Amino acid sequence: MELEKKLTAIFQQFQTKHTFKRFETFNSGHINDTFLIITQKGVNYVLQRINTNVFKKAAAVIHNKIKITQHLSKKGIQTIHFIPTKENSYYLIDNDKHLWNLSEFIENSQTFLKVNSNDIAYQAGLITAEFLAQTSDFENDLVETLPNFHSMSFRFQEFQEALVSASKTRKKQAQKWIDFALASKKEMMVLEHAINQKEIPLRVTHNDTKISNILFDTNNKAICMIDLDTVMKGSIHFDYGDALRTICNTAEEDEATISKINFNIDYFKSYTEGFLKNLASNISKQEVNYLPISIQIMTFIMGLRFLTDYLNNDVYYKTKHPEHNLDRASNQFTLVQKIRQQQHEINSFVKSIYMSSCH
Ligand code: GN1
Ligand code: MG
Repeated sequence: MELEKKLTAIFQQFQTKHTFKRFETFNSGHINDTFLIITQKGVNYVLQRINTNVFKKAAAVIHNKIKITQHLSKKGIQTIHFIPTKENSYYLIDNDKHLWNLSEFIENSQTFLKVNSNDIAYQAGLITAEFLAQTSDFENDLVETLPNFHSMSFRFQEFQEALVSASKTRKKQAQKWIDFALASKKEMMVLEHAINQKEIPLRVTHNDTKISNILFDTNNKAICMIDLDTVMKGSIHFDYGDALRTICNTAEEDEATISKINFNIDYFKSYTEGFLKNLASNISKQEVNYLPISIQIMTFIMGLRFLTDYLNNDVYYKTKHPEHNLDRASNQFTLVQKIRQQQHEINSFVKSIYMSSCH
């Protein structure tokens, strides 16, 4: 009841003509809190509380989202529509210093936690590539809201610090994956090296392209990317690899039964076809060369971040039980191992699709 009162009060401060009826909670986010606001007349909204412990520059997060969605809207591309407050700001600050923003709920839409058909994977490929293609002409003045977000060296540095301060018990529990992470470092650095060497460019990227951040209509056609909190500059590999990390995992991200985790190569193929269909004319050969390895790298970086948070006693991600972050880390690292087993097939498929899309 307390929460309902709070949400009603916050909702009323935004510019809508509608009256709060009830709310539902979206549970898939690991950081922010997101609610569906159902109004009396059946027009619904998405109310989101940005966690300012993670997003220290929360106002800039919202400004980034407004700029990108306005850019897309101007071009006639479907995207999220944010609603200003009665004081004409796109966010509201509550007593706990958290920021709230409101957007229209896109009716007749759905999200998936897991992919169950090639077609959905293909649609996901089309829409992530469309986002990259349609923002490639955006004059990039986005604020770096989470500096070094997908920087492997930064994530290794955080990991090394966590190793120093971690409890003996947690270190022992995680030893197998600590060793795995350390042994993988060299190979996992190649994308960052290529970026530093300017072999591949930085552009506007979404940076959190997991499947649950893609909105589909009721015919399973992708509508648009949602959760634009991490829109910043990055390389296309962040978005390509991160999407496949969730699309091809035969289990959910926190599945603890290792035998359930496999890499679905068919979904990889469908996704890649969609992705290159919408982006092939917009990327360089060098960028294409790094697509295959980025699937491992983005899966690995998530494993490393979950492992680091486990060693830090769960200060970053929401957890449901004490081993939750370790389960997530072992899940992601297991998936890296599965991807490695199929790396050759991945490499040749990307190459062949790129070649055929150039003709
Ligand atoms: C976090 O909060 P959410 O679920 O949108 C994280 C992403 C990870 C994801 C793993 C700001 O996203 O980087 O990929 O969890 N976001 C942040 O599911 O750290
Ligand atoms: Mg997110």
